[in-house]
Amino acid sequence: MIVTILFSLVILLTLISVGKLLSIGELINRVRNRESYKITESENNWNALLALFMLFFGYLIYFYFHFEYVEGGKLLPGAASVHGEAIDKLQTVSFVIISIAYLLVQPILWFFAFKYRYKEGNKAYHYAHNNKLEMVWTVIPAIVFCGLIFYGLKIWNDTLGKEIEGDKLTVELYAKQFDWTARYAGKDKELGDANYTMINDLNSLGIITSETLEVQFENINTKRNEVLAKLNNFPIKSELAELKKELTQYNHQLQMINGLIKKNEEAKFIKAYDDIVIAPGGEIHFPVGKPIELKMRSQDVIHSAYMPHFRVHMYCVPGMTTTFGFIPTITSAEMKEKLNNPAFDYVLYCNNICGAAHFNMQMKIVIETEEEYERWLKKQPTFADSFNTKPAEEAPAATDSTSTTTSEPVAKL
Ligand SMILES: [Cu+2]
Repeated sequence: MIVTILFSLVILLTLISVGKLLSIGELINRVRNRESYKITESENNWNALLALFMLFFGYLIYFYFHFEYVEGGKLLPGAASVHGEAIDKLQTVSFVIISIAYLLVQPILWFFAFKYRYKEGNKAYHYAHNNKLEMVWTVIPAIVFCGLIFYGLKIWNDTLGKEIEGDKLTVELYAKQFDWTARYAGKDKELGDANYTMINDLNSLGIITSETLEVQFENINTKRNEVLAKLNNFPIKSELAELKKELTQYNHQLQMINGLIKKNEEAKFIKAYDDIVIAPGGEIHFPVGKPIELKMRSQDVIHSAYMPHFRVHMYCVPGMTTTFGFIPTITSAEMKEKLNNPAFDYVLYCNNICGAAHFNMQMKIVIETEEEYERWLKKQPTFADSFNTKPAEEAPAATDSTSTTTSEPVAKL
């Protein structure tokens, strides 16, 4: 904040001093009895030469960036998805059209400014209007721009506007400060339902099943009872407001969980049992050539899922699910060979500054053949596997106390 104020102050003072210097120049001219607005021939010549320099300077910058970035491969890395290749083609077409326009117009602009500079005795030719010329320089750019816009819209719709149909792989990317969790839809090809009220240490995605409902109900109920006990024990005034707030929160959560329990009685939440959760620090595996449907959620702030090689970039917004579909075209092994870099890995990044450890919020992606993928998938435990073992080991008290209320066995896949 202070830096901003100081910076603004420096700019303001600089502007004032430039203004003062100009008025000093004016005063000197007045003392010397010279008309300040009169521009001398040498000043004109200098300006004309500077116009030529601008042409040279513009070309220099153009070719520098062209060779350094476009030819030098410092833009995005090579595309490894179907729509990524289409996006790159669109970018190349735009670059070529813009380059042609720039390289043609600049010499005319600056050379004319140089050639037709003011000279003593030269008289300007008054050329009022030419309909044909006006038409040409309005209609041609309009057609080119419309073409570019429609081409771009087509690519946009092909990339984001279509539902992925047929045999697809649905994977959830769950963002939180500062890591990613992935969840595969499993055999039923559908992700199980989830809700933020269900989040606890054992269930970081808030997945809903009969067991998680039971555990979370117990968790929240225990916490609520603790708060109630403190409230009944004559708390000091400063603590009272905080305790009351906590009680309201727990009541609200219990109400939501009760609603889910009712829903579960009508139709059991069974879609999550076969889901496969890849914890932070793990690897995401995708089979090459298969349509992937990503569903993105966030637990805390806005994050952004970014996979530069696949040209995938989508915000992860708390409270809603965003989607992005793509088809990977190059396996990790092929890319390593192509780049001649055995250490190469595809990576999922967060591309929205989301806090102190944002820079480190990433997850490795492996693209492999269908058979390799299936082999990997078989080794991953399902949500039912992991949840059934963990609560028994880590929180035996909670499960024991509630076992009487739910004697009915829960559906398992
Ligand atoms: Cu982030």
